[in-house]
Amino acid sequence: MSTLKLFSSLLLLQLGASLFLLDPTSAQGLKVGFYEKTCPSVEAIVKQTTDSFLSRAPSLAAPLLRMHFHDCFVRGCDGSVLLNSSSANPQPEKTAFPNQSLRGFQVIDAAKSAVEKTCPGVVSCADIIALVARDAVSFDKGPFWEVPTGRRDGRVSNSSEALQFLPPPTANISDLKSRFSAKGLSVKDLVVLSAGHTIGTSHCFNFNNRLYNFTGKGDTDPSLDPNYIAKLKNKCRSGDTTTLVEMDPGSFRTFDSDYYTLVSKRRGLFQSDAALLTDSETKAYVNLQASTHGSTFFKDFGVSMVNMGNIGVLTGAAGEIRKHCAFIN
Ligand code: HEM
Ligand SMILES: *[C@@H]1O[C@H](CO)[C@@H](O)[C@H](O)[C@H]1NC(C)=O
Ligand SMILES: *[C@@H]1O[C@H](CO)[C@@H](O)[C@H](O)[C@H]1NC(C)=O
Ligand SMILES: *[C@@H]1O[C@H](CO)[C@@H](O)[C@H](O)[C@H]1NC(C)=O
Ligand SMILES: *[C@@H]1O[C@H](CO)[C@@H](O)[C@H](O)[C@H]1NC(C)=O
Ligand SMILES: CC(=O)N[C@H]1CO[C@H](CO)[C@@H](O)[C@@H]1O
Repeated sequence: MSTLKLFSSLLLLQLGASLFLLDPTSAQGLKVGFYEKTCPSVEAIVKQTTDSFLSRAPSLAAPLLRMHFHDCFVRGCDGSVLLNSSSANPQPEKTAFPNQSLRGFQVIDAAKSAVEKTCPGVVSCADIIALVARDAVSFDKGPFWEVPTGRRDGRVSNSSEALQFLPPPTANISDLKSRFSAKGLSVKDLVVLSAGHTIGTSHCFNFNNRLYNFTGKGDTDPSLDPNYIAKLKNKCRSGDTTTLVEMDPGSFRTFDSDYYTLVSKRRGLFQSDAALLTDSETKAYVNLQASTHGSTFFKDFGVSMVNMGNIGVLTGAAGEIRKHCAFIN
């Protein structure tokens, strides 16, 4: 082989390897039952802890699902969302504005300490978030899916990255598609995972602009059902910063396919929900699930949650297994 040929095939090889490393969708070594030998009871312990908290405080199911999303979209699913401020790191992700309503950190901490009692130093906080999110959805009568595990915990958490990577509720469809695609997620993952909004609540300030001052002329959002605007105005005064409204009114603690019925009737709460009607692929999915009572939604949701759970994970010798989820070792 000539030197030139050798050089160019080495170059190709290297290019191939770095493309592989950059590919955010590659399985990256997670597998179902990663702790089979090292901590066989981990999933049972996590489920028992989650169930015991949720039976006393059912409203925590939704923020625990949301926590996994916020973890994965910032630096990958590495538990970085759990880190508390410290003198070395005064502004972790937790302190960023979109995180202000994340709740349920005590559930993660309790699950971690229960797991540590049985198998110390083995199970990552990043895996615990993924398992708790799955168990929270199941608790609300949603689907069950197998969670690949083997994530390790990151040592960096930065609030400005949370602001950069988490989509705002005002996002349009092209913004949403590019944010999901930057994380290796498809348009289908976007429309499937958006239905996480079938459970939980939102502060009025996330959609008040749609009710009171959409373009700065004291107007409303024309893409929102006027009858729904009237209902929402009864709950949210202009400038309201504290009131919570159910995102799927009537069944906000049941994980069902109502989200798609709402969005198809122009009753999605956020502009980002309404945006799903402005793209042919997402609109077709919304209308299909709305008209078939979510024929494939549960199965699709499990698949997309696994995809989301693969984002930028640390495996092998990368990162660490934290002793306490709120602090790096
Ligand atoms: C597609 C882009 C998304 C945007 C713009 C978005 C935005 C928001 C906003 C603004 C809230 C209200 C927070 C509050 O006021 O307390 C919220 C709540 C929520 N989000 Fe999303 N979200 C998105 C995707 C997701 C995904 C992918 C999931 C999970 C699969 C999810 C799950 C939830 C849940 C469960 C809640 C309710 C939290 C609670 O009850 O405290 N969201 N989201
Ligand atoms: C971490 O910070 C939260 C407030 O953000 C606080 O409630 C919690 O007690 C802290 N955790 C620990 C273990 O200090
Ligand atoms: C956080 O990220 C921002 C933007 O990437 C960077 O300027 C800043 O130095 C980072 N902060 C820390 C504490 O690493
Ligand atoms: C969508 O939002 C992005 C980011 O805010 C903006 O740059 C773009 O112009 C918007 N696109 C449309 C079609 O409104
Ligand atoms: C609506 O927004 C415009 C432009 O930001 C502002 O000048 C005006 O005061 C707002 N009106 C109300 C009723 O908040
Ligand atoms: C849990 C937590 O640290 N929440 C913070 C999120 O961000 C808001 C606003 O930046 C803070 O006030 C919260 O304390």
